[in-house]
Amino acid sequence: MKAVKAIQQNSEKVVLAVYMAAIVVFAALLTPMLGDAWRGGGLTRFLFRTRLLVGLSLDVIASALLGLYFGFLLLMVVDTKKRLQGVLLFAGSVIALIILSGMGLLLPNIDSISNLPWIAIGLAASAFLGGGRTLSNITSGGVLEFRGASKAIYYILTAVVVLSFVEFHLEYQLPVSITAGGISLPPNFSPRIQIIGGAQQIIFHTILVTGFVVTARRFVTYDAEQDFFVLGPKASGKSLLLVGSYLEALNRLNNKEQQVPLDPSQDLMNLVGELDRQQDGWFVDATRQRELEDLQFKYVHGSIFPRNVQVSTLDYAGELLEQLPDALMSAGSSGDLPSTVNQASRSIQEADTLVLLIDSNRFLENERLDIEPYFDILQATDSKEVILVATKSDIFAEEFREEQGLQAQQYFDEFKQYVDDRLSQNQSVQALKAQTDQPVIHPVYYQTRIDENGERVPMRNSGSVATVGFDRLLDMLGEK
Ligand SMILES: Nc1nc2c(ncn2[C@@H]2O[C@H](COP(=O)(O)OP(=O)(O)OP(=O)(O)O)[C@@H](O)[C@H]2O)c(=O)[nH]1
Ligand SMILES: [Mg+2]
Repeated sequence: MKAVKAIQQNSEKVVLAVYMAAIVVFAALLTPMLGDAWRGGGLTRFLFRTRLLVGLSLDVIASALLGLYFGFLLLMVVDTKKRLQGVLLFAGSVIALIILSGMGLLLPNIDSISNLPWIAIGLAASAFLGGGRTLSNITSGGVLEFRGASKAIYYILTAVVVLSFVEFHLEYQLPVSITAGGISLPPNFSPRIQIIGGAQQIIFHTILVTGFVVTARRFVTYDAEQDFFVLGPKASGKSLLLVGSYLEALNRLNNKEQQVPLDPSQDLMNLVGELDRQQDGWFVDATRQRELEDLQFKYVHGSIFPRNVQVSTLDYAGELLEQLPDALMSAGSSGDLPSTVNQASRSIQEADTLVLLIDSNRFLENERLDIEPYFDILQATDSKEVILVATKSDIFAEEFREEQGLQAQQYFDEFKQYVDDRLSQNQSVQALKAQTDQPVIHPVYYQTRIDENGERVPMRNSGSVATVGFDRLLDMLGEK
């Protein structure tokens, strides 16, 4: 027990030690594969050989690429949040370079003096591509952040390692070849593909490659700032979804599962404050049409590789939803639309993840779901993560208990599937699911009871409300 406690107290240091060891192991074991892959490479070498057509030598390209790569790493080191990861990757890269040199690859073939200009070009390109541009417009309170550089490093490393894996284990001939003389077709081409290496080696390499890619990913997303945007029609439960998520994070803080303060924004505190003031009923009023609430808080996701996730989103009146597609299509501010709509539309553009709400209550009451604007919004914004959430699922939970005799809370996965099956009966929901790659809609709800007036109100336990599904929602948000 003592040992466990010691590890817990020093978890950051332990994680760091594990990371360091992992980097050394990956560099030592993957680099030889990389070197061999390059020697026997087919398609990759072919692509590099296109340089012959414009008369560039290999060391020029290698110098520029090295410049680019180390430039990105340098930006990571400058970035306060990624500094440690940048240093570790730097160390790993140096180990890899040494091993490659031992194999007679890369550095030994580069005359560093004559290629200095090319290295400089690579460095300059990395500064430009990696967001070094932002250096010039840092405001006083701004922090140095080079998300682009970390991302680039991740993509480069993943591409190199996965390609090497493929090249290492496959032997094939290409139907074309390139020499300084131009492109030619080899006369004795045979379209045969052969797998190289035994099952054991392939499995070993697969584990290594997967482990490396996962680690690299953790490295570049150690600290996450997530801009969400919750979309939902009027009274679909947007405001209460955000309050519920915050309460869940608060819960984690109280249970000592996290130490980082939540730093909620004032608008969020105003909403949550109502919870204490009104001891009955729904404590949140319909969001006013002329207002936008800036809701933010932080929470920690993950325990072994904790990341600070900053959740931020705008809360708006559901009436605006129908106008959002127009605002998004008209790019920039459109004079005809209220400023709240334009601002919300900008916020959607900036968001990483869109959370689309489906009102379970409307579904059960056979009312229109009013989710049609989602389709246009998805079309007007590309490459955003999407999370589908079914709000107010407490009535489903009651049905689920009656039909299957199970508590939704305890059998959450089964319940989730149940809600998904039910909602998928709706054509629009089905179409929406087809547009996103989330297999099952995520249900959330406040536990409710029927009060004396026959109204459904949240259950209170010494003042506080009980929610279901929000813990998993926070995890989903953190994993995006
Ligand atoms: N049964 C049940 N009702 C809920 C739940 N969440 C929200 N509601 C109901 O939905 C109403 C609207 O919730 P809000 O969070 O204000 O919805 P909104 O999307 O922010 O609404 P606007 O700001 O008007 O667009 C609440 O007043 C409740 O009556 C839930 O989990 N269960
Ligand atoms: Mg609201």
